[in-house]
Amino acid sequence: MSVADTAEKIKNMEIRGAGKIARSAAGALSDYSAEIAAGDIQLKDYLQRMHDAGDILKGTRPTAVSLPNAVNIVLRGVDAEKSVADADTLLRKNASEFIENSKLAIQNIADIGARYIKDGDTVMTHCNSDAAISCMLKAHEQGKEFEVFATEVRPRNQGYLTIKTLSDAGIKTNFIVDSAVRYFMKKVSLVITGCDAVTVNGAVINKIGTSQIALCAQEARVPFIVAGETYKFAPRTVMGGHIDIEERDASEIMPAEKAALLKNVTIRNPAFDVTPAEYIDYIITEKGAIPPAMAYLVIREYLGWDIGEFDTIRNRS
Ligand code: RUB
Repeated sequence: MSVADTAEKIKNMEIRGAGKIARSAAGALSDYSAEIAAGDIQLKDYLQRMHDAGDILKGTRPTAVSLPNAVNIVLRGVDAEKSVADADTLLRKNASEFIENSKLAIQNIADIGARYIKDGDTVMTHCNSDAAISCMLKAHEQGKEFEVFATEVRPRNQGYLTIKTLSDAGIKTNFIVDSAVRYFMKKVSLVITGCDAVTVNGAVINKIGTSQIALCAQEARVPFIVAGETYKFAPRTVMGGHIDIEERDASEIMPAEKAALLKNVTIRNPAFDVTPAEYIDYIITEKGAIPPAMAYLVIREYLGWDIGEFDTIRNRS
């Protein structure tokens, strides 16, 4: 798919979820590289166009760190190549490895996460996370008997995608409105969500409402675990950088004509929120389950300092 089409689909959420966003950006960069490298282009122009394409993709949605991490991983080392052909080969290798590894990561997370689900459990989840759902699907495949409470996820109703997947797999699922979380928490034995970003202090950024669920889980002494690939950890937060919380259009909450009748009302639509580390028992990564306090080590060991999030100044004279 072209970079422009991919960027548009990420923006309008036809492509959504931190993992899918990252894989589609990697795929779009790979296709674009193949296309422009096949033409008559100088290395300097090739690099400029690839970095510009990366910037377009990074600018589509601000919160999921998987997106800049994926773009930076795909572009890693490309500036040092001496010809367009070599740069294109490296870029496409980076992209296919990233896509392959990110799929393998979900399988590993599923294997580890499934161990937290026992016969007789009631698992609550929020939004629609491939990583979180993979843990439930794996536990079900292993023959464990449990049921799920899944939230609706206003305003974009990602919960429907979750209940469809779980129900198709044969998992008994309860569908609840977001505001019913505390009411049902006493029946829940485990909460599993995905994540869009993990900061160096172990805070997790995920779909709006996640932090309320974590608070309810803590009040009810219910373990709260997060499933997230290591490429969702945010190196920039080591250097004092922040994760921007995306605020989407008010029309997702109320049609513009109806909102126009309300003279003194501002409709706010943040898409994500921050759950502090103290509400999180474990983050399940493909490398193992870690306490959130270990986020720094994940950033250092698995993303490396060369990922490019530290230094956005590009030196391509
Ligand atoms: C999706 C969301 C998901 C994470 C993780 O938000 O919050 O929980 O992205 O998903 P949106 P995954 O629908 O606004 O993109 O585990 O699939 O990467």
